[in-house]
Amino acid sequence: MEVDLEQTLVLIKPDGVQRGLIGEVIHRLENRGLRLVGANFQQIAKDFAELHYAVHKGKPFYDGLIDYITSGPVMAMVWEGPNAILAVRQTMGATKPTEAAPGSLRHDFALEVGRNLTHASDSSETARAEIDLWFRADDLVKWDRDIDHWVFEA
Ligand code: DAT
Ligand code: MG
Repeated sequence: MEVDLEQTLVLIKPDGVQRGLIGEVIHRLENRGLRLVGANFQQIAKDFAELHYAVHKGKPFYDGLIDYITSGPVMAMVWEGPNAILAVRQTMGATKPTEAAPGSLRHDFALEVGRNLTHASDSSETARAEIDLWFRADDLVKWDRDIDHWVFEA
């Protein structure tokens, strides 16, 4: 099947893990029609967190952000589908939960920007770089789902 599929990195941050929301996040991404191609449950070290959030270095919230993302295990995943980058960010909702659309995860499960449950890549460039940072190429699974042609048009 030839479809222009995007891949995007999704993290369920330590608050999502601690609150037992791994299943909820995965459920919503599966319901959306996206296809899981990689997953790794891990606790990251500070130097790795600094690589992931390098773009935010120097911002007032940076130190708190590094403390937050390293405060417990995270569920790192790669999801795939047409327009996956945009679709996943829409499912997550705006960065500030009080600005997130009703029905989005951050609206439905969060209140504070510093406890906003998930990370999702924001462009094709950052998606590629983040997937390469978090996953080895051969840990991503190429597979065809039986329902793909009912979800992906092409
Ligand atoms: P997103 O996670 O929606 O891509 P971002 O890349 O702008 O948002 O910021 C990364 C994370 O940093 C975000 O999930 C939470 C934190 N953050 C962003 N802006 C913040 C702010 N103004 N105050 C506190 N934390 C903030
Ligand atoms: Mg971001």
